[in-house]
Amino acid sequence: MAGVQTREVRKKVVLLGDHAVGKTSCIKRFVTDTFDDKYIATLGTKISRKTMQITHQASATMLELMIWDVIGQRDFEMILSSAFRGAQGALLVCDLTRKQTLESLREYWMAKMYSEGLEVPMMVIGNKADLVDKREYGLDEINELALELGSEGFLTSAKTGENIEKVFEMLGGRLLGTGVSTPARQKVPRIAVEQKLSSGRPTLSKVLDAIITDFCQGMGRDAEYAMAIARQQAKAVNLDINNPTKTHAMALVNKLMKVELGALGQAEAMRKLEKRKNWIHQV
Ligand code: G3D
Ligand code: MG
Repeated sequence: MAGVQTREVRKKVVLLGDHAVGKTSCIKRFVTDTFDDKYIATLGTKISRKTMQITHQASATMLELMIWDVIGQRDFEMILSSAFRGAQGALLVCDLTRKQTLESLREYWMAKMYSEGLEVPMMVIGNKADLVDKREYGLDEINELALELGSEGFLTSAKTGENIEKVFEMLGGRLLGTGVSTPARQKVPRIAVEQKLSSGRPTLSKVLDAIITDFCQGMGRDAEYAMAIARQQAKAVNLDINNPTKTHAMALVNKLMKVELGALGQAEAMRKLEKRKNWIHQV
């Protein structure tokens, strides 16, 4: 179209909510228009991208959403904190078949967002709308929470695709009204891993959170790259993030050490290995 100016904007969006509410499925539906009937636990964070065109009067915007899928387990606090940094929009996801997941948005995820200083446009979605017979609540309850956040609520289904595109588009539209775009690659934020770990009793999940965060920071590249390597190594040793064992954790730290040998040199890699083994022994 003659005279139409196109600008390009990139925004970071995070999906939050309890384990198994359907975060990964919603992203998959939106980005690739597919649905898998199986649960694939997300290790750490995973970034998907999708560009959409938003046209308003004489100007068109190509909006690239960088969509961060974040692990839903609360013990992984450091990974969560780093995923929140620099987010410009959020989707709070709950599962219509489990009322507890809505309560948990209010009691845990909202509080977590505010404590991380995240005050951005957001939407609340009640997912699994296709499971009509199993619903424990509906749009009214979701809107009640959405209202507290100054936002809107929707019922979605990653399975049928109901409202998925609409929700991302509406969030996208609201993001365009705010701030500047994020840089293409996000640096891994600095977190005082040891200090965090020593505050409170270490569980194996907390230790894994520390190990993965420590690894990502040490790699000194962007967050996405480091996390992808961590994910690969965890897969190679069959670590189940929902049900980790010390043996799997030990296998992971050995794998990570091998990566670090090349990246950081022998002395540093061994130092990190010993440190992480100690963390595991303390559980
Ligand atoms: P998470 O990323 O929030 O942890 P997932 O959740 O996207 O991995 O989804 C958890 C489970 O719920 C998966 O099934 C997935 O197929 C299912 N699911 C996700 N969204 C919907 C939906 O809209 N409708 C229905 N019916 N199921 C959905 P399993 O069987 O592995 O638990
Ligand atoms: Mg997931």
